[in-house]
Amino acid sequence: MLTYLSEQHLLHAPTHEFFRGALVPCHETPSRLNSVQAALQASGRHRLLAPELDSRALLVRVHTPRYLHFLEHAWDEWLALDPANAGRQPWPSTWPVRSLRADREPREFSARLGLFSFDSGTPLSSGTWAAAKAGADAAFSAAARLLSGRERAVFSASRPPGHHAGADFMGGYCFLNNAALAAQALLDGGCARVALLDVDYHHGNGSQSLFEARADVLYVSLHGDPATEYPFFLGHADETGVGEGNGYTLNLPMPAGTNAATWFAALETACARVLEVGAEALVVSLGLDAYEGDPISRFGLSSADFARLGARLYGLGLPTLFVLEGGYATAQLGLNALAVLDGFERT
Ligand code: SP5
Ligand code: ZN
Repeated sequence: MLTYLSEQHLLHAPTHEFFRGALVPCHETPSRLNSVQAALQASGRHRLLAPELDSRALLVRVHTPRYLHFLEHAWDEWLALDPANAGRQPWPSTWPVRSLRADREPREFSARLGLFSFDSGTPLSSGTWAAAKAGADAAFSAAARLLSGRERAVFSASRPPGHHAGADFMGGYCFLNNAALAAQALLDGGCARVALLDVDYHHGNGSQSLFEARADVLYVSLHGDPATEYPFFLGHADETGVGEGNGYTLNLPMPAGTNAATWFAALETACARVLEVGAEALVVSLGLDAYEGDPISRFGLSSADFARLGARLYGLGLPTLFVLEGGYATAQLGLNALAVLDGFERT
């Protein structure tokens, strides 16, 4: 499968995240995508290309100008506060939750970091913007290839991931919503309706928030029940869309510990809805953290199940754009991604 992958991802390499009040090594590391790159190259079955398109004009179709401006200049502002910050990670400490104002942008850097975040689990590093922008370029390039009609499927293999990022917020290791950008590019390129199927263990709250009031993108997600699983504050079954988008959000939360049989039954419900709404293209938020060996997630999919997932998605008969999201069992990540692509292409 044609795969877009930019080496620029290496520039996003924060070292620590918070866990139970302590700093622990980041789960979302450069070695994740190195694992995917190595597995695809070793297979000899997949062609890796650097992104060839600039997503700049597409970014403002999904994200707000003030958020994009903040993200692009955040590291320089952090350094301007103190040159010693080069060796430190910035963290938000104040968030404009209920009753506080999000319309006024404070001048203070950490306050703006809070304004544009929903968690303290999304560390920035010097190359975050460059890496995130390259990931958006990969998603945009993949969408253009799919629109050309010569490929049945394309893979945008990037990090940092994207599905927790909304119009004006980062969170959950995500900064720019690559899958949403791809869906928007497919619409702009002539598709009347796109389905965004999110199989990451975590609910894609950013993607849902971007599309819940629209009928041109169906958002369907299989994920850990937000009552106990991150991101906790969105992803319940009673969220079915808003206004014109009523009926175009479908959440299929499942309890931690869910096995493959139950997960694939939910996948059938998701697939039926994708066909029912007449989607002309499919974007897959391909998180691989539903894997049984994932260190921060609790579903029971095996590597063979990922091949089954790929085969099932092939059966939908739609032009398909895979976008890498989460998955933290780094040593297995490449083989699990490869299993999805090979499952798709060998059926
Ligand atoms: C894209 C994606 O999969 N984002 C997931 C973000 C999850 N953030 C919360 C992580 C909590 C990690 N708990 C640390 C366990 C340390 N042993
Ligand atoms: Zn995830």
